[in-house]
Amino acid sequence: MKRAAAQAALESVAPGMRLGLGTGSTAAHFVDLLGARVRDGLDVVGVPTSERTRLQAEGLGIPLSTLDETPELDLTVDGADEFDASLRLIKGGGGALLREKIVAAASKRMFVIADATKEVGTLGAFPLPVEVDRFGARSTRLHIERAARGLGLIGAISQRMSAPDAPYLTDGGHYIFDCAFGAIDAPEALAERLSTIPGVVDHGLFIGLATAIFIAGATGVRILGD
Ligand code: ABF
Repeated sequence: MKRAAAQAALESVAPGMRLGLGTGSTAAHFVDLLGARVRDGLDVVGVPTSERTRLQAEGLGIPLSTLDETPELDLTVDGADEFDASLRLIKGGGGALLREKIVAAASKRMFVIADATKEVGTLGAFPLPVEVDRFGARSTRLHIERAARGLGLIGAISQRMSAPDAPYLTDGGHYIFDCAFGAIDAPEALAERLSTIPGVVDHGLFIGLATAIFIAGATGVRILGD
């Protein structure tokens, strides 16, 4: 199903496009399929959202660039952990949310590719990842807790770990707190509050960024938006 969603999104890719390349197992299908088209002569350039995706794309011979060289992109294709009917997303389960958001924001359009299990009525069943600077992370965590409580959201906040005694570090060298708040009835309000906390580098709420969602289910691919 993930591959079917990736295939459907690939149909919108045209020669000369500057593409943001997402992270995660669904996005990896897109990169893989794109690699095959590049081998057949399609001329595009990609900006990867993670070191993982950069390595994959490099291995497939996809020409790569950076946002410093190519600051404006035509289309980003990426996965998500959750999405709702208003094209609001939770991302960051794969740990690449900051670069994913910067790349998506640099793109005219953002296509999300996902299987139908990621669709929810209300965001929040998937714990919200929040990327924080290492400096003062415990204080930042208290601020996150207070900001959420102000919106009636109470839930466990846990630091993502790579091993029992090794905190997970993002490509940018930051920590991630996974915030199990449960149903987030006002994602815009939470996004705004989290963004004002010093020490929060970014959060996994992607609002107003996705322009279409390709949802693969048992009966085919449905497109939300665009
Ligand atoms: C990235 O990978 C994310 O932002 C999300 O966290 C994750 C989804 O992974 P998968 O496609 O493997 O479910 O797109």
